[in-house]
Amino acid sequence: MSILKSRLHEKILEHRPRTTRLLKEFGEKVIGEVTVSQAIGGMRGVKSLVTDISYLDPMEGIRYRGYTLPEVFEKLPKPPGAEMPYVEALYFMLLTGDIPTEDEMKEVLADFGNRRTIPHYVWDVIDSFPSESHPMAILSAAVMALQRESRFTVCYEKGISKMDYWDSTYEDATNLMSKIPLIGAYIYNKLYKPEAGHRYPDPALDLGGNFAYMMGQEKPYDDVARMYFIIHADHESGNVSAHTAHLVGSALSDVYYSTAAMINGLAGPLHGLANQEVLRWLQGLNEQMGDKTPSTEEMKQYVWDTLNSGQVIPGYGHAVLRKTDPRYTIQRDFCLKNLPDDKLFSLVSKLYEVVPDILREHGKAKNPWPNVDAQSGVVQWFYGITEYDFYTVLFAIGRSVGVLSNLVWDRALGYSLERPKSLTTAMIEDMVGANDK
Ligand code: HAX
Repeated sequence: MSILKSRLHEKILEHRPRTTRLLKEFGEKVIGEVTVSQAIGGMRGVKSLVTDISYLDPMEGIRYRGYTLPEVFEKLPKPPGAEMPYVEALYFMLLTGDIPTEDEMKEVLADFGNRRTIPHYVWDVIDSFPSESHPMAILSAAVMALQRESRFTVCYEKGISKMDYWDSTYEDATNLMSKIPLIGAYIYNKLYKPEAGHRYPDPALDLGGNFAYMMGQEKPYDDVARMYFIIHADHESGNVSAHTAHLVGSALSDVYYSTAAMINGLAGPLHGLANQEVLRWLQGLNEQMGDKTPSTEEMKQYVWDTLNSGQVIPGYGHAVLRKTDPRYTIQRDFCLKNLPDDKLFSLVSKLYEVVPDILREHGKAKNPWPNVDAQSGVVQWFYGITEYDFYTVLFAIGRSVGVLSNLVWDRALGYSLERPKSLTTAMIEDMVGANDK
């Protein structure tokens, strides 16, 4: 058994009694309540999911296994000469809560490298899509095609103990995590760089380095990829993509079914697609201005025009966060260091100065501050990935790190089939006395 897998197994054995005790001794204790607004309004804030992999504080932002993002970037090991950590190190940390040592890292990297082979039928599925298809639809289908490789499904059919579900789920998760960046790069080349053809993975490179290589990108895009995948990895369990994966997995659908579901949820404009929408919206502003840089007044007008036409400002607002997203700040700091004079970055920085006040004046959004999506496209654009339809695929590769870690733990702790209760409108009216007046 690999170091990562045996460490994970130790952690699972340590953790299981805590879950069992909570259920047995404290199962009837109340930890929250549900209001009518929450039932109708997308279950905001209902405390009904459990994960130890990340926690989102509305003011502070995300912590992975207790570490803030700046701490994650500081503590995780990095490839020689790189500024950003190994994505594989994050996978190790999300699964075990431990920072991998150098020796552990070597083994994890070799293990990931050995799992990169992709069956030919997956390329055939991708190739059969028309070039106008959205890359997220292609990614979802490619992951679904890979389902045939599921070890969990084979083990389940043979009949295994619930206690062992985590093992084959871990194998599936690590296989998919190793393969999904290759699938993403293949989709990119097929749609936007057909003349370049398919690049085979370089076994000497880590996940981020190999992704950059397969995308045909020079340094420092390897670090850009590592940063991007790490900041997008997890945002606790209730967001659409993480929750969808967990929900589908709760039926014991394997990680391929669950991850494809995650991808489908992420593809919505209120969620992951917002990073594509930010770029589309910024291009709209540029087109309106011609070559001219918009003044602050012109920018304010563009924001108001968007709001007055009943649309949202993409990249702003959040269901949980109530301050600037630290994932925005990390990318902003990266831009200040690496592309301070970039035109698009200046535009995004100026928007940061005007949008929060406008959203406050508009009076609807509970959080007027930018989220991760307001900055991520700018970085990609600067390094030559200007096909913004593709940005959510990058998000999905990053989100897989968190979603797959969670799926392994879901099976390790035997989390139940999800089945919340629904009520009719009439029942709620009765319960709250709406018919009494
Ligand atoms: N622009 C304009 N109006 C906004 C807004 C924005 N950026 N953010 C919220 N609002 C509006 C909502 O549409 C809602 O209006 P109605 O009452 O008319 O329905 C009102 O303010 C209250 O919404 P909220 O409680 O503040 O926010 P929600 O929890 O309902 O929604 C969203 C959170 C992220 C969906 C929302 O802020 C939004 O649509 N933002 C723009 C899209 C975006 O950036 N999405 C990415 C979010 C981060 C993420 O998941 N990334 O993947």
